[in-house]
Amino acid sequence: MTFIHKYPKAAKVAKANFVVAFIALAIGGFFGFVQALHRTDVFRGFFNSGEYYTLLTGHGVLLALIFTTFFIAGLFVWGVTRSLDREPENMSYTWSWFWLMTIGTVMATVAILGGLVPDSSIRAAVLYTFYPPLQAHPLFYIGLALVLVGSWMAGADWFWSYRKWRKGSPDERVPILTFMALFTMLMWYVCTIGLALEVVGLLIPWSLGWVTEIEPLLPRTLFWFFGHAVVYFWLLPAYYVWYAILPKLSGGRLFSDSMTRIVFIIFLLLSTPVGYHHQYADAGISVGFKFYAMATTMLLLLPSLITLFTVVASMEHGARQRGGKGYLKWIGKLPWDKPAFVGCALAGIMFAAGGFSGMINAGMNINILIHNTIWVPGHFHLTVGTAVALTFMAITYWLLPQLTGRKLKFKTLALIQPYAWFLGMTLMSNAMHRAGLAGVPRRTAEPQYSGFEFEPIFGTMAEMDWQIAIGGTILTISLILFLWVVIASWMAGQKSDKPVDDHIPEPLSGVEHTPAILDNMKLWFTLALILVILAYAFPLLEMVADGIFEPGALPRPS
Ligand code: HEM
Ligand SMILES: [Cu+2]
Repeated sequence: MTFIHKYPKAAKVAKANFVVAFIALAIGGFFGFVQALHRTDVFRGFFNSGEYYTLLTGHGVLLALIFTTFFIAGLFVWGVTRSLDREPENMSYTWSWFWLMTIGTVMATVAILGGLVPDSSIRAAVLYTFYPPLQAHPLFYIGLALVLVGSWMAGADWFWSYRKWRKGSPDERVPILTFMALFTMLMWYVCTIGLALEVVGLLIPWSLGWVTEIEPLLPRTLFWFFGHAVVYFWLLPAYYVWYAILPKLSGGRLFSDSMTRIVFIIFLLLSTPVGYHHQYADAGISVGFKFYAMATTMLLLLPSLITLFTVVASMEHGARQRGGKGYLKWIGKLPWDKPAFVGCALAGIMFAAGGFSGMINAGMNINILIHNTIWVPGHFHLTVGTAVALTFMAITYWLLPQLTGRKLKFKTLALIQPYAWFLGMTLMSNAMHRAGLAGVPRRTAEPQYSGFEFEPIFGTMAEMDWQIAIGGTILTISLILFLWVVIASWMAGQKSDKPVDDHIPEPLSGVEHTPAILDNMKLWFTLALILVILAYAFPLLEMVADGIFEPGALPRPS
């Protein structure tokens, strides 16, 4: 029996979430292709430069915010249902959060695409960071607010299942698949406080004209209160896959249950207080708080290094089970012919590279070198654009058969897909990093200033542009392969009672070695709130001391 036969209701919800996620991926990915060709001046026939911000907003919002959120919701529905062995408690409630998020998504997307209609008053060319002074139509902010409320309700749904389960199993440890989902959601609740305050308290009233002027620093700060933690909201579900499923796909077992829990706890504690590292260049926030953010950011390398160790150790165990030998020769024994494994493993390798460029971003002084250059998109296409997106695509090859009861079709295309993504991203991201070092700005259709020559340390601008364009094209082909395999398998895959081996073995060091305090959600949640208050209370109070809607009082460097 596979998931769909055991939990038909949950399977339906998970699939519905995946449908929205993949539509967003398709549209957003196409915009990425257009941008890559447009800003490198390779081909400009799709749109004109005036529409670039509309496209870029669509790309960022649909991929970074919508694709991720819906995929995560589907993944957690699968994981929580399966590990607690119960369908969602109340299907009307479950469907209501799904539809709320979907309606919100449609509203925001309509607002963005309105920008492509000549003379339309509905526009939202505000980028996926959407803070002032750029202003969107209210539809955009209200839509995003609905997505946010829906995501909170989704989290509450999983906590609800957990509480019911707890009543029946008072002495059992929280199953790891539920633990990781709930801790990710706890972090989401902490960090979205800032976003909710910004959108509901400032942006919606401002876009409706109820408030005419707004001091940008406050909404920016509230945005970045959320804006770093959101990257962990994307990343932790990828970790979810790497910890829970990748060891199995490698033929082995998770190395350590307690390490896994500790990593999720550290992310809950540290994800939000680091937000100022996106505001190193903002006047009005004192340098002490920026320094605090830098220190906590560097501390966050720790759980990622633990992840590297645990995940690689689990894979090595798997490879040795398959007869792997030697210090490194075992790597050859990993299943490099299985699409789900290959996608996750390549995503992990790219994430390591992203970690290195992330350290540069995080350094308060060295950040100035790359601030707002194309280096930054170079960095996060390795993290969210590959570590997260490629993991999600890859694990779809394993989840979809469980959710549909159908076998995967076109396995060769599915296998080419992650390799193609890896190749395309290596070209595009590497050239973006290098171009950024030469000073090429991000977020512009016209990166070339007239009368100014960028001076790369090595290579030429033309060669980098070509790498970005060719890399972007290979990525787009990879995306089409993915969508093709998914649609074909979903529609016409061969039906089977057990279309894929979905057994997940116990960890090598199991939950019996895990201290009970790690499962104490109240404790960790309270500590996380205290750390946030320490980081944010004082600067935010200072910002609102002269009245929330009073411009001119800030910035006030101290
Ligand atoms: C087909 C694959 C993709 C291509 C060709 C592509 C291309 C690009 C390019 C060229 C930019 C820089 C535009 C500029 O700063 O002027 C960009 C920005 C961005 N991309 Fe992608 N991308 C792809 C996939 C993804 C994925 C999978 C994600 C996330 C899940 C993503 C998230 C973003 C974000 C958040 C931005 C920044 C938008 C902004 O600055 O407001 N991209 N992309
Ligand atoms: Cu950050």
